[in-house]
Amino acid sequence: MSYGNMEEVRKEEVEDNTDIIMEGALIARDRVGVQDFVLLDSHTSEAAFLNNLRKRYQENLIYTYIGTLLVSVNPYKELDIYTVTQMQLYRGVNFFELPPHLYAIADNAYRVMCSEYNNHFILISGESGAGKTEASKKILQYYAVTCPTTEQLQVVRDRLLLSNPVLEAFGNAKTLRNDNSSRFGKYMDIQFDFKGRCAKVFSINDKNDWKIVRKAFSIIDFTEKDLEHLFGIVASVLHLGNIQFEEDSNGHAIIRNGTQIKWISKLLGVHLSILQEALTHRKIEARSEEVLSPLNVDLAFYARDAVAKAIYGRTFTWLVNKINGSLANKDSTRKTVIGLLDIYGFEVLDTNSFEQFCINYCNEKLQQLLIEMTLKAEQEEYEMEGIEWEPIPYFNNKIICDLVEQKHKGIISILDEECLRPGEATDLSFLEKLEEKVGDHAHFVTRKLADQKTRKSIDWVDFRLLHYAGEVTYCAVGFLEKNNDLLYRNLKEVLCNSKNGIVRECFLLSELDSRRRPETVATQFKNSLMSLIEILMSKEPSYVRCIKPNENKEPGKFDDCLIRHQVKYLGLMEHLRVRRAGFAYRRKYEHFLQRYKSLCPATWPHWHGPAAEGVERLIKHIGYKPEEYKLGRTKIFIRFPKTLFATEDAFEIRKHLLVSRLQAKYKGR
Ligand code: AD9
Ligand code: MG
Repeated sequence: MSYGNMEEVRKEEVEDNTDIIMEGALIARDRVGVQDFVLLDSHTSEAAFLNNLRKRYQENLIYTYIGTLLVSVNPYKELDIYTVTQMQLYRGVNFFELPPHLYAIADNAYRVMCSEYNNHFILISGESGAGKTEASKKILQYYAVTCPTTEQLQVVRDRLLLSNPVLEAFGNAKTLRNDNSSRFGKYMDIQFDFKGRCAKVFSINDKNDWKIVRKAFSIIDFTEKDLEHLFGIVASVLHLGNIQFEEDSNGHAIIRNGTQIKWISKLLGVHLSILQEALTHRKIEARSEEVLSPLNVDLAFYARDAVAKAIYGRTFTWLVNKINGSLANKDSTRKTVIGLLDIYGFEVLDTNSFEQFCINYCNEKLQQLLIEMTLKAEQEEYEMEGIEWEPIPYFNNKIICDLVEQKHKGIISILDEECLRPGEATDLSFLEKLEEKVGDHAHFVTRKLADQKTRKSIDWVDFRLLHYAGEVTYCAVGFLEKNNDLLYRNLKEVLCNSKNGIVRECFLLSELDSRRRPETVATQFKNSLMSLIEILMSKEPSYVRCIKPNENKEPGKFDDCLIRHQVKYLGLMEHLRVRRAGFAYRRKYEHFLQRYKSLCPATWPHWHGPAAEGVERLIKHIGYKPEEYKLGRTKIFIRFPKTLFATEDAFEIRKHLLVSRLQAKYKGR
């Protein structure tokens, strides 16, 4: 593009340092690789991709773009790039003018939302320990510091930031792969309004210690009573873990030491003898009669663990709901939101169980979403818009999602079916069913491990899935129990009558009446994933892909093999191919014209003809070259980001000019 008209405006009216920034960027590129993979010469080679990533990582440049997708490599050390000065630098600046940064992604999402009234979401993915949670916190901090805010919004954001330590204290755990691993998916909507007052600087203490959690609770609308009940629950769960059983002369379980159980009954506000009975007996309905049947020691331990898990799990849900309630922007008139999704990463441990199965299924779904929303949508859109397109082949992981979630045929359905046969079904029979029903599926492998030396080991059974990210072997032991996680009815009864307000809210009496079987854990998980995906489908996506550089949490160490694997399963090469083939930017004619009409006398202040014609007049006037754009049926497609940036710059300059002329006019009066 000739930039002719834009340059004129710039020289005449405004002092601007964009050129200096651009020049600086060029010099830097030679030394530290390209900041956008789209600009690589041998763009489709994996080796070139890794080279560029390594070069930058060694210069502490942890962020690189693929178009508008941000690739981030965990530095495992504090970098000086998250200061308030840095935040201010990225505010309102065009995407490619500064080094790649999370702040640019955050700022872009905010500006797209403001100028086009679209909802937006930022999806942060990557394997465990890759830096997803850190990234989402940094984005929140950016909004807290830079966005214009009203007092009420400030409160909401304040709470959002404070909810982090609270949720982390309850939802995170130390795992082999990450000291502070997210055991829950966190999806937050940040609501904005546009009245725009100036931003208040905000300091965030990131330490995840108890004092902060305590303080945070008090700010997120928690009463002293809530806290007392909440801590009572935590303490009772810890005490439950210490309860031991022994056999009486009839082989029935009895509680070994009376102290723990007394504490629990006090903390949960339930009757001691009823609790004791509930932990060692099971109520069975026999011909409209209820009979108490004593448990053996194994079953008593099972009941103990089930009740501890149920109390903790439901309390966590309660906590999330409570926080969501306190975050809801009650009188928001504008509905535009930016959603921020940080979700557990793809996980492959030495032994993978039900939890890993759920986590990896979730990642499989999110990959599917990315494929649906970018690759496929991209191709379909070009076709729909009548724009020439060379189809590129890509692997669609829908086939794996189906293997897991299909009704009647999928792994979750098979698992649920087995859970319906208590007493008969075992993890082994589940595995046999799997083999029978999905054994010949292209992404399923089964393997039995029978150690001949010990009789016990016949139970050790594995099955293997070929995920989009690679092979994962799951140990089927415990699948049935974890999926069922059923609480004996009399334990539920005890909790429904608890004097602890939170426990009572979590265990409603109505549950006891219901004749329906409660949903299994896997089905609940599947359903909540489905509704999450539905929410995300209605918004415009931005993506952050996090990479873990080595297994030892070591700064500066770039493990080629590990990173190559992640580049593959994050689908980065595929994404790059699509980006190179395609157009960096596209907008509906109406939106494009609405934004830039002031740049052309024919379209300013009003254009009365069809929007497409207006856009044609406009881009002719500002000098777009034919290779820089294509006109589709309803949208304009711009190939290079720089074309758009020049247009944006000109627009900003024109806006200032118009405003200052207007001001001068009024002053003169
Ligand atoms: V998991 O799926 O929840 O197990 P995450 O969320 O991907 O995982 P997390 O954000 O918790 O990983 O990052 C792991 C650790 O890497 C952090 O505790 C930090 O010590 C370190 N980290 C991550 N990102 C950064 C960063 N931008 N700067 C400095 C970082 N350190
Ligand atoms: Mg995390």
